[in-house]
Amino acid sequence: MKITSVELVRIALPLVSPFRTSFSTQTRRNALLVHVTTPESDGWAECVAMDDPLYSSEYVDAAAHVMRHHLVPRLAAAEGLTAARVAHALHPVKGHRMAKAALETAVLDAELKASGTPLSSYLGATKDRVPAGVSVGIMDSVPELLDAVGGYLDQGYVRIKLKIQPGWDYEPVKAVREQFGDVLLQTDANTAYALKDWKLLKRLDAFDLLFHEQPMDEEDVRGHAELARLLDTPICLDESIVSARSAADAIALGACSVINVKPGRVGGYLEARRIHDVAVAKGVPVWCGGMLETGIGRAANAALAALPGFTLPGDTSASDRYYSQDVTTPFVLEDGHLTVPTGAGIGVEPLPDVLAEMLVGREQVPLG
Ligand code: OSB
Ligand code: MG
Repeated sequence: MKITSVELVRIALPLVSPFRTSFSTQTRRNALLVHVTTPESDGWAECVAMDDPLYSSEYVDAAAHVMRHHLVPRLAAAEGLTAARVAHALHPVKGHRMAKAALETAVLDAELKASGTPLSSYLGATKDRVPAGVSVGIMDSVPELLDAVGGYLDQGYVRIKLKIQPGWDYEPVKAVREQFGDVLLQTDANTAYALKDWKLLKRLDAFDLLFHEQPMDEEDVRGHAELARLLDTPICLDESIVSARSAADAIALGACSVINVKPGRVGGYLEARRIHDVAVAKGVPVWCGGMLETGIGRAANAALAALPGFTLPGDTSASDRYYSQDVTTPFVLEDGHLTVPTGAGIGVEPLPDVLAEMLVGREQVPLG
């Protein structure tokens, strides 16, 4: 396959409500879409890097920069490029997995469109719809949180994830558990705790949670293994898992018994599938995380979440949980599930009118 153009498309989408985590408050998603063209077809992908390097070291301007100056020239120079060879072509560049993932996914979308294959079939999906959870941000008060959670449960979401941090953990979790009975409930701390805080998390053992996601620093894998021994509640890792190798290591160390798979964080859908395979081999359940994606990223995530080892509901919420107007045909919640796209490739494309309305800038990347 020959790449004839790579375009970076920046769009801005207001969030329907602010999304507060232990590291930031987002009111808008400044998304970066990648559009590649080949003589046979074209492909789209979303780079999930955020505005600031607060979730991980990547951020959207850096992702655009590394694509422009380091990654795209390597792709353009690669002989006999296929989606399966993108990672190898980009391997000399260290890190920047979100940027690499976006390029690989755009090439994969183009390739699968040319052969008429849906991404879900290509990855080995076994389901045509996936259960949807929702990630609920930190709020100013417990009543405000209960309102938000109640609204999501009324819509049919099958699992609630509460963002926590020291000072916003025991009270909100207790209140949600008491108000909403035996709903599937889990937390995500985005590294806000340290091992010395373990007693704060120990108090949450009372609430029969599915797991705590990434309580501590991403590099503190051994600390998570110690924490896992101190708590009854299982540990799930997000930020710490950047590859199939790091997944295998974390599992072997006893640092996690559940894994959140985000394709952007691990360098793409092919590596995400390898993590799925490692986890299945070790009996570790996986689920598909989210990065407030637009419909472009969400479509591909829904395909991944349909693999057999994805046995827990994902942060694969409907479009209207995030945006009043998505850039694709919206994903809707039906009986607590999202339908996996059936079209070739990722199965969706930006709606031209909406794209034009949300556009912040488009840039053709020189090919070398
Ligand atoms: O840690 O899972 C996370 C959003 C942005 C960055 C990190 C995370 C999140 C979420 C939201 O929790 C998941 C979603 O609904 O997309
Ligand atoms: Mg997380």
